[in-house]
Amino acid sequence: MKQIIHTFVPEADSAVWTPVGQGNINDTYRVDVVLGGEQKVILLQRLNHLVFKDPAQVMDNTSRICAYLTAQPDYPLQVPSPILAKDGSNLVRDDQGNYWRAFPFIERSYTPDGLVTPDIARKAARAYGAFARALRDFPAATLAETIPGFHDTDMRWLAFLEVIRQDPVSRVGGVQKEIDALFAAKPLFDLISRLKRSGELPLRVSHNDTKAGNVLFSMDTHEPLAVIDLDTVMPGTLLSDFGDMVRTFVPSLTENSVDEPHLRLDVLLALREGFLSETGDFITTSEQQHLLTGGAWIIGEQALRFLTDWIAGDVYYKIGYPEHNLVRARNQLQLLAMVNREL
Ligand code: GN1
Ligand code: MG
Repeated sequence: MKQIIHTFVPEADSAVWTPVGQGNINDTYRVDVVLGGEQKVILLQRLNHLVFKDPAQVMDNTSRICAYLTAQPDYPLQVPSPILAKDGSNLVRDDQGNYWRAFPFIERSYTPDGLVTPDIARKAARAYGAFARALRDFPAATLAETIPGFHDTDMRWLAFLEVIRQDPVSRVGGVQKEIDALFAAKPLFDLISRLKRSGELPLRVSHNDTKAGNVLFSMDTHEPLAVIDLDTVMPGTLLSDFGDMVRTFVPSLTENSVDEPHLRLDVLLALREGFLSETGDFITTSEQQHLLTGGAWIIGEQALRFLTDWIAGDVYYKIGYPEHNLVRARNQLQLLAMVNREL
C-alpha cells in the first residue's frame, strides 16, 4: 500500500488508509497523507481487473469524460478527475498485478445510504440528469465498452441459458421458480431490444450505475456535489440510467433484503421530476414515454444477472454469505412483479 501511495503522492511523509464504500466490485480506501507538515486526503482504489478486463480503457474513458465535463461552463457539479502518478500515468500496477488509481477526496461529503427521501431522490436524479445533459453532444460511440455487452440483455440471456445448461454447481434444481419468472420477463427484454434496434432509443453516453451511492452530497448543504464512479460510462441508452435509479431508489428495502419490498411512488415521481428537469428538453418523445419501462427492464436484467451468478457458483459479485446472490435475485424478482402489478 505504502509503495502505491508513494507513486501517487511521492512527497508523502506518512500515510494512513481506511477502507470506504460498499462497492461490489472494486476496493476503495481513503488515504490521509502528511506532506511537509500539511494534511492531504486522496481516494485510492483497486480496480477489479477480472471485471474490467482492460483497465487502461476504463481510465481512458474516465479521463476523456472528466476533461469534457470540466470544459462545460454550465456543468453544475464538481469533476473528480484522476490524479496522475509520478510518471504521468493515471493507472499503476503493483507487484501482485493489481491496478490502482487515485482521485481527489471530496471532504465533508457523503453518499446517501439506505432509504433515501423523495427530496434526496429528486436531487440525485437532477445530478444524473445534469451529467447526461452536459454529455449530450459527446460522441458516445467513441467511448470504449469497458464491459462488453453490459446492458446487452440478449447477450446476458444467452449466458443465462448456457449456465442453466451447464449447471456447474448443481443449483438449477433449486431455482426453477426463479427461472420461470425470468422467462416470463423475456417479452420485456425483447421490447427493449426492439426499441434499441429501431433507433427509437438513440445511442447516448450512459453512466450505467446510477444508484444513490454514486452521487456525493454535501454534509453542509445536502446538495449534490459530484457524480462519481465513471467505470461503466459507456455508449448506451438513457433508459438504463433512469431504470437503475428506479431499481435502487424506489424500493422500500435494498437489494440485499430477504423481506418483500414495496414501491415508494413519491420517490418515483421525485426521480422523474428531477431527471426531466435537466433532460426534458433534449430527450426524444420515445425516451420520455419509456422511462418506466427502463425501470422494469433494469430490475429484470439485474435479477437475471444475480440468478446467473448464483447458478454459476458466485463467480462475479462479491458475496457476504453463501446465499447472497440468491437472496438478491429473489429480491429483484419481487420488485419486478411489483412494478408489473402496480405501475
Ligand atoms: C455492481 O460494485 P457496484 O455496487 O458499484 C455492478 C452493477 C450492479 C450492482 C448491483 C461493474 O456495482 O452493475 O448493478 O453491483 N457493477 C458492475 O449491486 O458489474
Ligand atoms: Mg459501481
